[in-house]
Amino acid sequence: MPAFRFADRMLAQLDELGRISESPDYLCRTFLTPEHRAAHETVAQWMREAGMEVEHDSAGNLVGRYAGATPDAPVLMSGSHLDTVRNAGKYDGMLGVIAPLACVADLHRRGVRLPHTIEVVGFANEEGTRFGASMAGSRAIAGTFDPAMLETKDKQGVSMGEAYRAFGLDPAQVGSCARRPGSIAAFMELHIEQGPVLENKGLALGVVTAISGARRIRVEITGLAGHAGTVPMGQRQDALVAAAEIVTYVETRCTGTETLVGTVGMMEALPGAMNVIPGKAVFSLDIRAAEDSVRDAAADDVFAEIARVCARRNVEHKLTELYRSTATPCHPGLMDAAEAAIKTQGVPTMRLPSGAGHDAATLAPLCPVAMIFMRCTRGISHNPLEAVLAEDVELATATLLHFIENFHPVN
Ligand code: HGY
Ligand code: MN
Ligand code: MN
Repeated sequence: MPAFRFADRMLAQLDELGRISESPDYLCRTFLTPEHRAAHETVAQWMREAGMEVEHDSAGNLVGRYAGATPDAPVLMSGSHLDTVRNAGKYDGMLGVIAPLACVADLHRRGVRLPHTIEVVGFANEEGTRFGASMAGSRAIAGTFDPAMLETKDKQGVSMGEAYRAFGLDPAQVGSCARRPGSIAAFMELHIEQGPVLENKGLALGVVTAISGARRIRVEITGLAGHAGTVPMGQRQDALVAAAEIVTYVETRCTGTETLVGTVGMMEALPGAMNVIPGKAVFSLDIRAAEDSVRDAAADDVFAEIARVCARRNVEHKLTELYRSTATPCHPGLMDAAEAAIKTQGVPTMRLPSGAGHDAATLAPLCPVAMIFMRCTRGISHNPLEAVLAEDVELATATLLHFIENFHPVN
């Protein structure tokens, strides 16, 4: 006899998805790869078993549809992403697809049709791991897909457009899955918090108030490669040392201001030989805040510092903005409904902002959005140590089912 109504099967499904990876050593499932297809096919089968019609859309998203009681029923969409970062945990994104799927399976088992249609979406490329540019799938559904993204390239020099073609999709048609404004009544995303707040407060679930806006920039510093043994220290144009000065400035500038954070997650020194002074350094900048003005002021200061360091070190720099999202408030009416759903489970809750970006923010131009956060162990995420409690998964799914069954469109 399973211990839980939902969590046993959900955790087994999450384990199964966690094994679909580009590497046998860690979880990494990126956009438009065989693993993307395998994961979507696996979830598509679970959707069919739950009585859903399944579609793989023009952008590479997976869409499951559980029709409402009437043909003109409004659509409540729920979901999250099925792609991962490199060396990922197995709950970031996936939980937000498996949970609404479990809710629909329960409705299907009981033969229940609601006054609204439910769509469960497994979004593609929320993380942007392969091409740097992220949110391609949810942008396409929201009608904000930027074809310039098709020019971004992966480490092998393959463009997103070429990857779409190799995947069997027409890059010129990516945006054709855009939904008409008004066609989706609301979007609800369940997601692990990916931070320590809920756990520190002893809470299993929280209601998200707003989702931080992020800017992602690729920085290229070009100096002069040289012999490590012969070029005197005062005559070098060392691209990596310039980059190192900038990295520590990012930390200094982004420390001490409430929700402002700055991260350099990727760094490459070229040509990458022990006895060669790096002629080139390429690194990523990720700057976020709950207010766009705070984020943009920090970004401007970092760009100014990059120019100063490069001038002093006689090296060149090139900045390429890969992604920008705006800080997104969640819908007050949906927040209240989410809070009411949590309280029906007899547990306390709180409201909190999201420092992480989510598909929900991308969908905000299309429809009212809301998120429920679920506690994760020590707040760890983007790390194989990501972990959840089965009791919390059960509670979160029962809450989501209550939200879904009692959903009313909001203005
Ligand atoms: O980067 C983020 O905030 C999210 O994990 N894509
Ligand atoms: Mn993530
Ligand atoms: Mn995520």
